[in-house]
Amino acid sequence: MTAPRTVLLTGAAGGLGTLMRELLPAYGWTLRLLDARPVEGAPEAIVADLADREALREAVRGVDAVLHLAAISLESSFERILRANIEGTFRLYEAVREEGVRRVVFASSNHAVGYTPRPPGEPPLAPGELIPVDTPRRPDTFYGLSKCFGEDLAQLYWDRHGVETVSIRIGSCFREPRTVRMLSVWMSPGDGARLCHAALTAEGVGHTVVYGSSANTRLWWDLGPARALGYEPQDDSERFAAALVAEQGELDPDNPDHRCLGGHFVTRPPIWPH
Ligand code: NAI
Ligand code: 15L
Repeated sequence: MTAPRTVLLTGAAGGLGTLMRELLPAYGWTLRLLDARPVEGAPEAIVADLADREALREAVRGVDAVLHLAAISLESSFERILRANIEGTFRLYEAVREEGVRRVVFASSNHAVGYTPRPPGEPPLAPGELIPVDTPRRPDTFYGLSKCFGEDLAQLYWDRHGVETVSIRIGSCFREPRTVRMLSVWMSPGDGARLCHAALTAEGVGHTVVYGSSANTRLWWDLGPARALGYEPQDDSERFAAALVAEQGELDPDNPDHRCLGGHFVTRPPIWPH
């Protein structure tokens, strides 16, 4: 990919979209914004639903790449997930194909593999103990299932149409980790921007799936495929560990919420608010 510079950011009004709006311009990216709701402080943003084919075609026209964050980002009814995450992602890829955009970065999620048991060893885990990116999919929700669909759709559009994608199975990207589980899966906003930039610019990715987190002492999964894109994480959640463990205790193997990568999504998934 040669010097791409304009990226369409879908889901620009959301939590991660807001962080990427702050951080990606420093990497030289010009952002075109899209969301179903207005983007605070950005009156130029395109307000459109992923169901709107014409708006999507216009939105992707002329961009070098798409960073696709727009989605229902928690569990919801199958019908709502179907419309926003499954049909919506399909519509986006159709627009990308029709307009000749070469690269998508897809916000997948750890919940595509959420039922995978968390590795049992004491941190830091040895490389052979980390969960590999080709571990069998085990979605923990309809939400996680929609991320599996997105990854497979990306593979199809690479194999059939030559659209490149990096699917990032994001752990938890917030300003700070909020739970002891997040000490293992947290991706700092700065590392999120580093990984998105690497995913937008690496050469010859075809369709590549990576995990997205910082270089956490308590890491559960293999960051090798992300590093192969040129990603060099700078952060480690361990500086938050003492306070979180004092408040919540260490993870308990007898607690069903603590057994799997997906945490409480496997037992009590948080529900999209409307
Ligand atoms: P969010 O819920 O804060 O933002 C999602 C945005 O997408 C919202 O602004 C919403 O209006 C927009 N959206 C939803 N349906 C839409 C539609 N049909 N058309 C247009 N826009 C629509 O979610 P967040 O945290 O910013 O996550 C962004 C992406 O990253 C999501 O795809 C999520 O599944 C994924 N992800 C996020 C993680 C995190 O830690 N923040 C972890 C794993 C994955
Ligand atoms: C996700 O996929 C969600 O979108 C996000 O809100 C977090 O809950 C995150 O996973 C997580 O696993 O912590």
